[in-house]
Amino acid sequence: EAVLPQEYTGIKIKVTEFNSKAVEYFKAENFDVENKNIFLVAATLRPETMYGQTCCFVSPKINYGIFKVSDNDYYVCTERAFKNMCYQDLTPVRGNFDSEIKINGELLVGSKIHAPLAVHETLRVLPMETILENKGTGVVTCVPSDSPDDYVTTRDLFNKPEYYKIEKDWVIEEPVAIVNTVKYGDKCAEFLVKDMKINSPKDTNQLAAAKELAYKEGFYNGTLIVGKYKGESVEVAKPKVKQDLVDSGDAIIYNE
Ligand code: A2H
Repeated sequence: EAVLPQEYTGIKIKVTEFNSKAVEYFKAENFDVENKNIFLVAATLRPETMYGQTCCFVSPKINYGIFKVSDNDYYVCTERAFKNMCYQDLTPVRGNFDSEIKINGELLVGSKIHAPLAVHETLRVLPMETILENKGTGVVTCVPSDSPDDYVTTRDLFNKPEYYKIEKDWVIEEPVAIVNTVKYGDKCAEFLVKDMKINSPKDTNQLAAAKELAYKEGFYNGTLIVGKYKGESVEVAKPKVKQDLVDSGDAIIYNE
């Protein structure tokens, strides 16, 4: 295992409308969400793919905190992540990681969000059971064109909405093509999942293999086909998109 820290880009995904369950919960707890900017902070290694976001995943098994970061801005993430952030000058008070309120991932599902750079204007929060509590922020933005995990999870949500207690029309089924790759075309996660006949989000070993192939091919042989850096290689465009997101206030750089 490497001892070097892992750097993530934390994408600030704004909640534009909480679902009714969350609203009731906030009311009962006297937490006023009016006039507050509340952001789900999703940890990603692929900032250049953010054009292709189709939803934001949270885990129904995780209790998240809502943490104040400035007069009007709040982050939703695991306490563990916010604790790390508070020692990286990403929060108002070093060493303070007290949340305003806790909220279970299940209560966030269905809320409407706005994700930076996303081609789709409005997305939904959806459940992902395979999110690990002890990695990143516990929030994962969904890019089904380039992430095999995201593709398989999206397909399962679309096929079994009752099982997941969601509305079918919350799911954007079709990936948005963002990166063209030489070997796997321009929706490389979809290609690999179908080619390797991966059936379930729980097919951990196969998904790990697909992830490795998609990541390598995307990084070394991928070209962006949308956005400001259209036509540039992923390797070249990735740090530029990341920096643009940080400069516009839409992302933070977070290490663990
Ligand atoms: B990546 P690593 Cl397009 N649990 O972002 C499970 N998965 C998590 C997570 C958690 N707590 N936190 C982050 N992740 C996901 C984009 C993406 C990602 C693409 C392609 C591949 C890819 C869109 N989702 O990751 O274990 C996040 O998904 C492939 C590895 O630290 C994050 O980047 O290497 C990645 O896993 C971090 O994984």
